[in-house]
Formats: sequence, structure tokens, C-alpha cells
Amino acid sequence: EVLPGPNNRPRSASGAESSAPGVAGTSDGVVLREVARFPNAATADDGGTLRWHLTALFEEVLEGLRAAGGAGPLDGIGIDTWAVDYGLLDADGQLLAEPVAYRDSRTEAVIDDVHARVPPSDLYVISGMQHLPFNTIYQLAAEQRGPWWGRAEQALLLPDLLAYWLTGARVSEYTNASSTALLDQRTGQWSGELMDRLAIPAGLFPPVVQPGEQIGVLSEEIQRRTGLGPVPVYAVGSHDTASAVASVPATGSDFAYISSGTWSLVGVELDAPVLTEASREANFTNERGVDGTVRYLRNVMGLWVLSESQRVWDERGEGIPIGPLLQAAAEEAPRRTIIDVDHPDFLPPGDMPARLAEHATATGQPVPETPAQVARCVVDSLAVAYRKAIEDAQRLSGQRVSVIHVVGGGSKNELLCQATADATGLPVIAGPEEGTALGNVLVQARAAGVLAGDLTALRAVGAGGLELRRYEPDASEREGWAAVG
Ligand code: LFR
Repeated sequence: EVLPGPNNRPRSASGAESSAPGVAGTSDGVVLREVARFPNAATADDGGTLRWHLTALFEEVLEGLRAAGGAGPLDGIGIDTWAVDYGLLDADGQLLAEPVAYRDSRTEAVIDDVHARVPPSDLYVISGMQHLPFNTIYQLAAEQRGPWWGRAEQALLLPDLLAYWLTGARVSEYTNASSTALLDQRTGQWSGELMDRLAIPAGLFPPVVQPGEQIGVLSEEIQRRTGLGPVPVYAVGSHDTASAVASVPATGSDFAYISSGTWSLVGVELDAPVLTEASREANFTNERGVDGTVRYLRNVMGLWVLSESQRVWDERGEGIPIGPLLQAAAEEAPRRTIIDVDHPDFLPPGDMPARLAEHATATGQPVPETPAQVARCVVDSLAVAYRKAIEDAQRLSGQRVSVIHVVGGGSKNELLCQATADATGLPVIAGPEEGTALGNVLVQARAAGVLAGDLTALRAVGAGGLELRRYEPDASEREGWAAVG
């Protein structure tokens, strides 16, 4: 049995709640059994900086491990979380401060400076990453102006930090390391050139390990605290999206995926990166996947816009649960208001309905007034953004797409799945809901010798235990969708 660690996938089909599931699985058709789940949110500290509470999260991880151990012997542990964020360690290996969350605005002041040292076109050819203002490369530039930099000996990405706390071993897992924009996509190693040009010490991050390598075993202290033995901790696709894509129940290669939760990560799987100027301008990323694959994708803002709206309504005492909300949204007129949900205005936490209203007014469209209209606007806008991303991915990579796999919490959102099929004219296969956990488990089960085979074989094992739902494009909707976006 195996226990993946926390990620930032939502609990409900809507993405209404970010939480961190711990899931136990057996290789027997891969049955995922949830043993623990806990909320996870970034909050502003006294100085207004948005931070995760990783120390508290780690206690939850230990609680999850105790629960998993109680359910039977463990063959392995694999950890994944969202990407790009990190903790800084001092010379004694102590965490200097709770990690800053990527939605914090601190990088705004440093992006131009980074680009003055490394022009975006150079950065793209070396790292292959899309421009996201929160990429680790910019966060570190902000860090260099902050109070901890002088004492920072090492940086660990969040899954690597949790693994360090469990085992005492320090590594940089490859799929997540790629999201920093500091990895050289030609070598798969940290880019000495980029680090040099940005005055980042060469050894700031530990050496890169591949998914499937053993990071270590639970330290004696953790064994004591969890009641477990020296269970191995394996590197998996520690970037949650890498694990999610590994779970896609695809049989061939002509598929697009949407890893749908807080974010919607929309793209195709490739053997080699696409580093053209056109690809950079379209803001496509070449994140690394399990088994040497390339996750060629674009970040679409995702169900975050809706979950933040729900948070705001909750605070006002006007909360409406996701099920009834989506039902009401389905009754609304389709495509009434289509917003560019990828606009940076929607990145930070805040009053999303107000921001949607501003964008609607600015583009001469009806303002979504009711929660149902807001939900419909978000769903329709996401479907249009998905269509664009999938068209761009095909055009830029040459990869043909004949089916879309939706994995993650958003795969439960029927309105969104149908809108995606209708807007793209492609069939949508929805599931697994806990794709990240499944991809994590598949890779560590292979590492532990419980499963064997390549990624296609792992996917087939994973698919065996799933109930998938298929959505066909509705031809009568084709013209309506063709007219928008
Ligand atoms: C999804 C995800 C995305 C990444 C964003 C920030 O949970 O990991 O892939 O771009 O969060 O880390």
C-alpha cells in the first residue's frame, strides 16, 4: 500500500474546496482508498505576504501516515503537491520561514529585472517554460531582496521539503524541478548558465532525481512518530500535474488532457519539447512528465475563479453549494458572457464576481449578476479557453488530437465537460477524479516492484479500476460555440 501526500486539488467536483487527500492504494486493479483529507489554504501573514502553513501540513501528513499504517503494511510513500513553491533551509537544515504562496504579488517588482539579465527568448530556449509570473525563477529574484536570502543554504520544492522531513534526504524531483524555469531542458539538470546570470548559487537546489527513484526511508524519528517501519519514500511525478497526466486512461497518443481542478492544465503529451518562438508567444510550457515525456500545455485559470466566488458568497452569508449552483447554471442561457479568465486580474485571491463584472462591462457584454450567471460565465469561458489551448497545442506541436481526457475534480462537473465537448467538437472522457493520487500510486507501485511496464501499461492498469464517463459533442450547439471566443 502506498500513500501519496498533499496536493492542491479540490475536494468537490467543482473545485470549491482546496484540500489535501491522502489515499491508500493496492495494485489489485488499483483501488484507491482515502485514509485522510485535510484543508489547505494560503493566508496573509502580518506583513501581508501570502504563505502556506507547511509545518502544520506536515503534521497532517504524519496523521495520514498513521492512519494508512493502521490500515495495513505500507510498501511505499510518494509525495506530490502543486509546483513552483519552495522552502529555504539554513546551514543547519532548518526552514527559515513558511513558504510564500505563488499567488502572492511579490514577483511583480522583479520580473523586468530578471528579463534584463535573461531575455525571455533565451529563457524559453533554455528552460522551455511558459511565462507565469510566479515561476520559481521570479520568486527567487524577489527572495534575493528579502530578509532570508543571506542565510539560505538550500531551497527545496514543497514535495521535496516534505520528503526531506520524512527521510532526512534532500533531492530535487525532476518533473517539479522543471516548473522552476531553472532547469536546462537540454540536459535535464540545473542550468549553470541561468543560475550564474541571476546570481543564484549553483548548489541552491539539490541534485535532480527521476520519478521512480528511491529518495530514502522514513527516519527513525518519523518511524517513532507514525508507528511505521523504515518505509521507502519514492520520487513520483511530484508535480501534481505530472502525476495527474500519468493517470490519464489513454490508450494511444492522439489525446489532449485537461487536468481540471484549481487550475486547468490543458495540453498534449510529447516525446520532445517545442521551443519555437511561436510556441513561446502562445505561452506553451514544456513541463517534464513521468518517463521522459513532455507535458506540452498551457495554464488555464481553472475552477479557482468559481471556488473563489463561492468563498466570497460564503463570507457574505449568501453561500450556495456547488451541486445546486451548477444545476442553476445549466438553466441559464449559454454563452451570454465570455471572459478571458486567464487575465492576470483573476490570479490573486479576491472578489471574483466583481472582477468578472468589470471585464464584462469593459468588453460590452452583459454583467453576470446572480451566482448561477457567474457560474455559467466561468464554465463557458473555460470551455472557450480550452478550445483555444487545444487548437494551439495541435498547431504548434503537430500532435493530432481526437479525444479529450478530463482528469481531476473538474471531471465531475458535467456542465463543464459537456461545454468542453460542444466547444471543441471533440468527445470528452471524464475521469479519474483523483487523477493525481492515481498517477502518484502507479509510479510508486512500479518503483516498489508491484507493477511493471511503461507508462501506457501503467495507464491501462489504472484505467481498469475506473468508471469513466463519455460526453459527445452536441451538433446543434456547434454554431453557437463557433460564434464566440
Ligand atoms: C496545479 C499546479 C499547476 C501549476 C500551479 C502552481 O495544481 O501545480 O500545474 O502551474 O499549480 O504551482
